[in-house]
Amino acid sequence: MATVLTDHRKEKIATIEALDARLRWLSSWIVHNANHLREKRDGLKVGGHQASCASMTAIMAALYFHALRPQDKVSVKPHAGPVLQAIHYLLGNQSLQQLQQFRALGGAQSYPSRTKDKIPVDFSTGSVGLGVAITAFSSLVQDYLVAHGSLDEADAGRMISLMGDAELDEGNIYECLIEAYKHDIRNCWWVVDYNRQSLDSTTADRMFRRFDDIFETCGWRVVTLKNGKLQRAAFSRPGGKSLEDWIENCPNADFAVLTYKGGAAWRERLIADIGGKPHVAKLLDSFDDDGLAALMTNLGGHCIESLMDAFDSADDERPTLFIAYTVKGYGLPLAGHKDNHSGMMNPAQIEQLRASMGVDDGQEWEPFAGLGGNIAARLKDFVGQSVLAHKPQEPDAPVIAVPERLSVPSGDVQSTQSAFGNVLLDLAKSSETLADRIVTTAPDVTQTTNLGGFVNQRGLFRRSDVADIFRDAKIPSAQKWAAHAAGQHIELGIAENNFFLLLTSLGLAAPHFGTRLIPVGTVYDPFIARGLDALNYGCYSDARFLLVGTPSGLTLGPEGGAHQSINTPLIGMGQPGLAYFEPAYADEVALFMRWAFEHLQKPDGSSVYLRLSTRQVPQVQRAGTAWEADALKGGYWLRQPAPGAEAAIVFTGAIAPEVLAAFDQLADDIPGLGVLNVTSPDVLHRDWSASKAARWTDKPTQTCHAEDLLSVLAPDAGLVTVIDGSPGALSWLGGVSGMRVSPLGTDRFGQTGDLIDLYDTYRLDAVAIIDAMAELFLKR
Ligand SMILES: Cc1ncc(C[n+]2csc(CCOP(=O)(O)OP(=O)(O)O)c2C)c(N)n1
Ligand SMILES: [Mg+2]
Repeated sequence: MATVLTDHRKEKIATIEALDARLRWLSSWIVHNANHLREKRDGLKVGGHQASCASMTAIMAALYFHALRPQDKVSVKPHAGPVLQAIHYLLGNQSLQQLQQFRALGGAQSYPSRTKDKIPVDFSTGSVGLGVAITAFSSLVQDYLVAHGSLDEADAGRMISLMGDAELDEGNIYECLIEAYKHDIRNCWWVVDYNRQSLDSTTADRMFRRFDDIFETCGWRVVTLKNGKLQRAAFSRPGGKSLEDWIENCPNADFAVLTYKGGAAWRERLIADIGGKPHVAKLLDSFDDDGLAALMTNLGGHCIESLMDAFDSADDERPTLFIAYTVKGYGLPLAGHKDNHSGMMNPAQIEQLRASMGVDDGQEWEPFAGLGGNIAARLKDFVGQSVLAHKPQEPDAPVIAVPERLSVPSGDVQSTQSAFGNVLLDLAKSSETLADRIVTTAPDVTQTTNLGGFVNQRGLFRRSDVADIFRDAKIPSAQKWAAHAAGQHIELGIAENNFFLLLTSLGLAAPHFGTRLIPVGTVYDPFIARGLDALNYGCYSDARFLLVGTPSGLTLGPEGGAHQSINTPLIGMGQPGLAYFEPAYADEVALFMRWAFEHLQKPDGSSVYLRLSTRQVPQVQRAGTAWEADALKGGYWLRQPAPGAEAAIVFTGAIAPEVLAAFDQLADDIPGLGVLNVTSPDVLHRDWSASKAARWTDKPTQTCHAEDLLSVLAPDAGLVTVIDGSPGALSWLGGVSGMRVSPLGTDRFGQTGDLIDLYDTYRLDAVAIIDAMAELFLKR
């Protein structure tokens, strides 16, 4: 549907075309400078993607300078990062120095980063596919906030992804499409830079029309921008239909080869294929070689007018996929070459491009170079009036008050998982603001991870009411599954990628929408690995959420090896932006949850991961609350060792009863034996390495908590460490003060069995702890 071209629109098109050219030049030059001009000290290739940028400059120019509304948020495909940098440079939001430091320490980042870049970045990108799907989940979060009265419907924006076509190969895209359909998402645009090239090669022709089908099936409108206005004009001339059919049927690889070879090659091939058809020869003759090359590559994704029309045509809230046909490396000598993904123009080629774009020597960084004074001034003025130029900074969402203490679930014998559910249930029944801001979610494991109590109280979230049919039919069930706009649990299908992306979107509600949410997500601990990249993505984006991995470890018993998580403690320790705790007792659960609710709201905080268990464990009697401060620092003495004690048992989590049983048996033989409960191998280890590093920085030096704890023991004491997970999570403690360690834990796959058999087989029982202790003493 073409809009009637008023003079004003024509002028706008011409202006945005000029901006497209500026972006193509600047993004090329940013990469060129980093690779060919900046001093190199390490012999490493700096890299950057000139062809991927050129493929998308028109799409980005039309979006940012025409279609974007102030409330919209955009996720930019990773390798078009320099185009986004260039846009902000034109706006005056980005410094020359930052561009010159592209991919250098502290400079503009290789791929858009919310936390590292100096320009505003709505969504980080890098791992392809995730930066696309996140926009669908953010539109769901936006709907949640509208439904809960935290955001005006009128302020709802579009969540837009500018994506590469190879991203369509990522499975997480389709997982997301299904979930998005279930939740009836809206206000979401995905614009595919459909250059039919990935990193390695051109993409399969067989996919033609398949994406339309898939997306339409999932309720999306699909707008295809195949041809630009030059092509459409040519198609309407005599012989044009034959040309159109030829382009329509041209295999991707052939199109890319001819694009790379240029006008003469196009002519030769077209004459060979369709030259005999009526009027075609004359049509082709009316273009010189350059003109013919320009015509053949005048695809929809490079035609500002077509892009503006397409964006204007989708002016409702229906999710929309734009398939914008493009040429990778458009307008560059790299265009169409199959190796152009990481390919780079050499100095001679960039020199040629500079000259052809009218940029004077020495004027390469000039934002509006090569345009002549009047046009440059007009362009600058136009850019200054654009939506992006006036976009407010991300809001500072007020902090949600957290109660002084969360009450500890009662019961002499409890599991950490049930304690977690009960703490949440208590909150759900309370009138705390915190409770109103909690949003829970789980990938089809709501009931089995003890979220059910909270959900029964607070309801499932749906934009429109969904009745609880089982309840209406009076079939008894512990779960109340009615859904409504005020519900606070977002039920997800089983795909863990979606789970982590939703947590990420919920965890960005504060900076994105100005309302802080407290996302709490539960997942079976071993299946964290299924969504690990999305978890990493969320942490990299500095999204804030509470992740609960439960149940965990061999302690699952009869569920067997496929469900018994082993290496998640190491994930918890190794993942930046995620503080990992593994409580043993219910009061620890309440303590860490309270801490988490505060920590994930702090500017220098992070997300939090609790590794929990379904094992019912006898609770301990506490003499006061003195243990809490140490527990929050990563560990406390559950049995205080005598000064100068020769040994200690160090443990984490659900094997506490075995540890205490071993303690009882050893205490007589080892005077002053201690039991150290490491509540967070992660926090303890970070603190240790930070304290070592602090000595060499300007940070204040202090001893670390692990050192403080162990200092009470004899310098040559022995430690038996034990965790239901990778033993490496605790064995490092020997290095803190040079103590000998005998590490227990699991480093093989588990299997079915009861706990007695499993703990015996995998050496996690009291006997194994005693043997390990003996081994330490025998060694001396
Ligand atoms: C998950 C993941 N796998 C691999 C890569 C490496 N990689 C970066 S870009 C790319 C191909 C991108 O092709 P496409 O999305 O079509 O982008 P364009 O053609 O526009 O460059 C690959 C494989 C990555 N960034 N993320
Ligand atoms: Mg591509």
